[in-house]
Amino acid sequence: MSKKRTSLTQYLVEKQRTDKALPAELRLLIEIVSRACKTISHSVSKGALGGVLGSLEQENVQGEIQKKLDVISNEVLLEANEWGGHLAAMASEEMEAIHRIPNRYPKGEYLLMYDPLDGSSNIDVNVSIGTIFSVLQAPPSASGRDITEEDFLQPGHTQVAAGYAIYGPQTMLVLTVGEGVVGFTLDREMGSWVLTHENMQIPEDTQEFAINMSNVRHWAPPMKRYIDECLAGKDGARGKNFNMRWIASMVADVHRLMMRGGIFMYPWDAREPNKPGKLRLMYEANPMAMLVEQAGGMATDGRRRILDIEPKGMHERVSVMLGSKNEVARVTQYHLEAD
Ligand code: AHM
Ligand code: MG
Repeated sequence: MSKKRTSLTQYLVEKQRTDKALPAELRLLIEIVSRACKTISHSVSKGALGGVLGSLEQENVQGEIQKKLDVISNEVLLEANEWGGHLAAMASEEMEAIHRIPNRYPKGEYLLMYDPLDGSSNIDVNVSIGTIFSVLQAPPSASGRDITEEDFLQPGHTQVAAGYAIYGPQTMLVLTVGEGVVGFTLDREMGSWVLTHENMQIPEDTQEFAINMSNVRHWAPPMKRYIDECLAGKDGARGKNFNMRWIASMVADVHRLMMRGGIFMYPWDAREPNKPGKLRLMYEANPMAMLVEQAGGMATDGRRRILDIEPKGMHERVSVMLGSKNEVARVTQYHLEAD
């Protein structure tokens, strides 16, 4: 007897019928983003055979050399979402300015932000990468006029949906619409997203941390203190051994902790003292923080809840500590004590 399978469409339609009634436009938006992720997954999996590997001769707004797949993925998401009628504007890691929906298409009330292909350094070496996205509502004051960058600058707790697609041994879509976190696996033969992970939960405790240890000499004292204690193992202050993992794709490192717990950190470091961190608030930290909180975890910048940060710019950077609640609370406490 075959087991009943729930598709992404079914899951979303059922959410439309609940008390909180997921709006139809938001459902459409999520379906279009997830369809674009299927296209990106297809390009990623072709690798050298598709002629998509390697770099371009250009930099993005962050001064990073763009990979061919960064640009392809950005265009796939732009084109897929322009015509649907559910969006007012989009913004991306790969575009300096926001992208308003052109006048030839109907416009909707949502704002979409994304990192089209996160983990760029892993593209050419066949290691997991992903797409991260965040959805906001345009403020009521924007009705009847052109959307501006300021309309996007809302704290993360106003997100109405967030998710990521991971292009790994399996392609998965991990999603929240504000009522827990669910995971879908791409059935490549059928071309459909199948619900495989209901109600994803991050354990409160963990013995696994993820951080780029090569930067240890540049960290602030509270960060060093936390990691030194982890490294001291069961004979040290923590009384237990810790394992370390670092893939250098935020999507893959966060996915691991969504599956089995852990703490992920990309802290401030002294090489660029004026930058709060490396990762971007609007399309990396905020969506991941929403997913982590919805799965029972915690997400801070070392001091504040990430979702409460009032953004000042689309490409603003932030220090990030997220995952299993008790570890994130501890490293946050160390920062607050040092202030
Ligand atoms: P990207 O968006 O340009 O790919 O950069 C973000 C990535 C994250 O996915 C990852 O956590 C981090 O950069 C890795 O940085 P590092 O190479 O310093 O370890
Ligand atoms: Mg990124």
